[in-house]
Amino acid sequence: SPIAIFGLGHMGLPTAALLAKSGLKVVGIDINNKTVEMVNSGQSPIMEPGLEEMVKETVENNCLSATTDSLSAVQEVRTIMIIVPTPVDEHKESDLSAVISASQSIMEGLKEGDLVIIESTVPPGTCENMVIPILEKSDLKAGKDFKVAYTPERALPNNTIFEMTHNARVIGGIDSESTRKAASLYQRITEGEIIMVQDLVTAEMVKLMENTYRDTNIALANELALICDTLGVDVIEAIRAANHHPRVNIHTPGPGVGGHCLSIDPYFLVEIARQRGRETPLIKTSRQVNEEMPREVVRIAQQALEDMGKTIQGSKIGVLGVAYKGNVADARETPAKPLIEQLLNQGAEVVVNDPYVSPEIIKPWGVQPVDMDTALDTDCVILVTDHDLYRDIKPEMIKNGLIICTRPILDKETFQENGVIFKGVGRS
Ligand code: SAJ
Repeated sequence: SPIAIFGLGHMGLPTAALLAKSGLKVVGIDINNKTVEMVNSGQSPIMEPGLEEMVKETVENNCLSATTDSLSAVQEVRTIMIIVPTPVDEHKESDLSAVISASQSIMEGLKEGDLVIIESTVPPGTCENMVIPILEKSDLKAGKDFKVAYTPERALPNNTIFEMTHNARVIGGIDSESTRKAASLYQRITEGEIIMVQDLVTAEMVKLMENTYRDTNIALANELALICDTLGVDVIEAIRAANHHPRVNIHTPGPGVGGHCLSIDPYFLVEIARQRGRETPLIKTSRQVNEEMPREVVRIAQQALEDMGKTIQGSKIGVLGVAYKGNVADARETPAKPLIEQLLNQGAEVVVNDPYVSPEIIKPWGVQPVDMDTALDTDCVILVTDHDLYRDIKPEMIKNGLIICTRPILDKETFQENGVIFKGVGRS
């Protein structure tokens, strides 16, 4: 039977396209007219390998369509999915307005026997305490009259299609029938194992545990890097050696943690724990450590420039990469932004190269997007993003002989042997 999906973003659109490709009729609902128009003309508003082809094919086959009219879409289907964004506000509190508004729209068209699946990342307890009460305003009872399941999306941006069709999927429902029904739907699109958990809140918690695990471990790697800096130990060499231990997997230090997930999801745990009278010192400190990293990179640049008799003030600095990670066009929560702000505050002239991120995103930061050669012809080059094409940078391309390489993608020795001063986070 047909499916309605609220949210045609980074996760919603690939899910819609995959379900449509599996032979189901899928209607995507989005508040953004431009997104709806693009999808209906077979285009993808999101840069994601393989996605545009799939959207084009499924739209042409009449399996996928998009609309802003949620009520008629909901009335025509038996399964409704919520895959809308859940950011945090300036107080690092979850902003669930998109989930609330999708739930209200679903409530208006909800029928007996419908299955509602929530995929948006939410503070644990949200399905039970917020989504279901809204849906029950329809006078239908969750579990008895309609089914509810939660399944977190865990696909990695830039590899979304592959991971959506291969990763294990965790599903928890309000009852076992809800869980089973949702599971059989996802079986259509994934070869990965389907793990059914006890209930909604367990499934909600799993997602936050995963991303908090990553964020906390990256914070540990970053803190270890800062200690290595004071000791003259190369942290990358030390981590490679340590990771030969069969039970150790130290993550990679860098300029900080960006993206829409790892830098946000831990705050959902902090928030829900606080409401229940629990402090979360480890999780909070990890966030702080990662958020401090751009400042540490500025400090490293400052030191290196001083060693050459210069200062940040008055120097020209070339930033390589503003995307939050390699080979993506996404600059949400990127550590490059605070880094650039601090360099500008200290009086540097900053130019920026990123082959993926659009100039419209970069210009409001008060810096000029330039080509790579221009960025390399500066007093100090700071490599922020591990785009693959930066791996081809050679020592002679660093015109003024100084690079701060915050990602382990260039060989330190090669640069040093050729007279370039090569610094990094934990690589003094
Ligand atoms: N980073 C480091 N050091 C590392 C690993 C990453 O500094 O060792 C940085 C990256 O450069 C980047 C940030 O952390 O700035 C996050 O990058 P990522 O590739 O680890 O994660 P995301 O945000 O692209 O996707 C994550 C994934 N979650 C996990 O790996 C646990 C993905 O599976 C989730 O679906 C996604 O978040 C999400 O939607 O929650």
